[in-house]
Amino acid sequence: MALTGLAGVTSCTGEEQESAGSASRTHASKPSDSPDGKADGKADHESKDPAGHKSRELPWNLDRIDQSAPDLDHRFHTTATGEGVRVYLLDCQVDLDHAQLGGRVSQGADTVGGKPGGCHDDMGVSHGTFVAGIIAGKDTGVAPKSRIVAVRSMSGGEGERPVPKKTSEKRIVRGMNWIAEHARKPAVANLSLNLDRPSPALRAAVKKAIDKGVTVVASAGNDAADACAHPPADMAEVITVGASTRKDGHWKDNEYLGSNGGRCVDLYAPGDHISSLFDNGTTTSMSGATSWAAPHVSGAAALYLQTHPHAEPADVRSWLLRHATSGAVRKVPSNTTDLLLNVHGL
Ligand SMILES: [Ca+2]
Repeated sequence: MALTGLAGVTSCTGEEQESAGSASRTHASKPSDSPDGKADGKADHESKDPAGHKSRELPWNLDRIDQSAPDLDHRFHTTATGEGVRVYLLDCQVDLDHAQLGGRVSQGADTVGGKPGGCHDDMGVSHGTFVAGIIAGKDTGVAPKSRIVAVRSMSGGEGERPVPKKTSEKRIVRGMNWIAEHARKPAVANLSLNLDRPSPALRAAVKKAIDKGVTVVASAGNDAADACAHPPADMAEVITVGASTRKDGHWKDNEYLGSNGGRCVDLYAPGDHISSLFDNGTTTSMSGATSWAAPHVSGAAALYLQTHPHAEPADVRSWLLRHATSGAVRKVPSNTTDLLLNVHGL
């Protein structure tokens, strides 16, 4: 088992407040790229453009996915926000109290048990919280009003004992089965994880969730190899996501570390130098990972499902692939798509 960024997840359903209607939003940023995110010395990173919209430093990874042109326009415009849509994270522990998640995250199943925590890398980035932020963070998320249901099915990471592969697989399968049985639609499941061998049990659990109407998105894997060898990326019904770079290249660090490719990859999304949630603030992960790419697509699926709440997983998949930007990703491996995620006015 490999976490396709760092490590693992959790979830349950709490009380919810859902307001009717949706507001158009445009995140805009100044063209500056100050490393600390400050503009003009202001600590709040915000100003107003002539139209009165709030402006803030915008992560490149959001800026890129609302446009087909490669030159960033310092805007991330969507009308939908993901409100009313639940995204189930089969992952590590998620910070349920993070201010950027604004009480929109709840704990579902925990198939790991024991002490809380786990899945931090050597920089202290928590895999589950970082993935959650890409989907639903107020300033960092594709769908900032979606709800996260954390299904904790992985642990491990820096300084922790490795979990035996069979144990890891069992925990993930139990988590996926919980999602299949408990998901409230409209729903997306994000799996920023990959196994290194076939798993009939995981395949059956994922199939069950999709048959019940849950859109399932998975990372392609970080082996610089064939995604088809790393379930659940191999499943035709799953939306499998490769990682692209800031320059629209296929992310690859070396011979052994890079986005998986091949015919099982459905589309790319940003996966390198990604900004998301860290402890009580935000940070930029310097590490490339398909774990960071998949949640961009899960967020986009949440935007679509807000406005098409009865859409089936095949409809969501079809829309995303039809509206992705073709020819966008360079230097892809042989037999691999060059499609890049585009929310295309959702
Ligand atoms: Ca843009």
